[in-house]
Amino acid sequence: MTAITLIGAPSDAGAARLGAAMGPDALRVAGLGPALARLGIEVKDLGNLAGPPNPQAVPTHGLRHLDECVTWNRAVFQAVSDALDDARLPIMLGGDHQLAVGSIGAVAHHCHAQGKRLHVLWLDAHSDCNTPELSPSGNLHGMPVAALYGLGPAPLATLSGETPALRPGDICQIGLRSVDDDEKRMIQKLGLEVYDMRAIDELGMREIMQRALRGLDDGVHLHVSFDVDFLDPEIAPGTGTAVRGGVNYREAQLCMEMIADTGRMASLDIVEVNPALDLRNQTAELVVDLVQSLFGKSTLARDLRR
Ligand code: 6HN
Ligand code: MN
Ligand code: MN
Ligand code: MN
Repeated sequence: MTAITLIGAPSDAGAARLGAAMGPDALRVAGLGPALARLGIEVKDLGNLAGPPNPQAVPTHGLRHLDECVTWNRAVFQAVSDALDDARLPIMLGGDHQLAVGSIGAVAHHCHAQGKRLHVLWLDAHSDCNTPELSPSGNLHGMPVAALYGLGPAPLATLSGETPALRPGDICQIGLRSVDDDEKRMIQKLGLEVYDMRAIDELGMREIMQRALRGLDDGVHLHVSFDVDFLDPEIAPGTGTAVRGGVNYREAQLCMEMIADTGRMASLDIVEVNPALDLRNQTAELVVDLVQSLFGKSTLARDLRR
């Protein structure tokens, strides 16, 4: 049985709005650890990593808070690496999405050492592949995918020691509905596999997930990077860059269940929960519900399903 390590990374230094730093505690208040333990999983909660606050500076040279974000990502890299070295499944609780540079960097480093192939599912309204030259905001949470492909500020682009941490075909993005003009070209340049909301409308979540999950054998480490703005803001309002027209409750459940069925998920990010923008912690509670499905909770016993 899987053993899980929860790693709180209370940073909002990469975001436009304050509040995602309270995400790890909102997820704890919603009962994430006990909900996973009820599934028979051993859960260790490391508590929150320490790091610098959001200085609320204005962007210079196309970005802001680089030093703070590098410090946070180094701490996340170390904590995720330690969990993987102990053969535990790390769940990085953000915090904003720039922290995926550290978590996925650690996973890429681990896969390299273990001779595993990395496959990343990026569940998000956004593509997060801006660089400082392209970014309309200067916020680093819009840039982690580019950094993992070795683009953008060097301390982030080289953070994992594997440069680039990701190669073409390693990542599949699902749920996109807000992509900046220059980002569209970057998606093509990096050769990202993308299923936007239109694809979900036209093909249905089942077909999308079958495509996104094909070819996963036991040589693959599956990482899921779950930005909660993947979900429709009607059901998940507690996030800083909400975009209407997102994934609904049933689609999200099916997405999680189909990932669970592969049995390949070996690391997870849960990012961009912002309780300051939420109502009665419903976003964190919904995430706990979905994450139980991601770890195999199902209505019927496996042999009763058709
Ligand atoms: N996120 N594309 C916008 C930007 O500022 O670069 C939004 C990024 C949102 C990032 O939600 O993780
Ligand atoms: Mn994101
Ligand atoms: Mn997003
Ligand atoms: Mn792949």
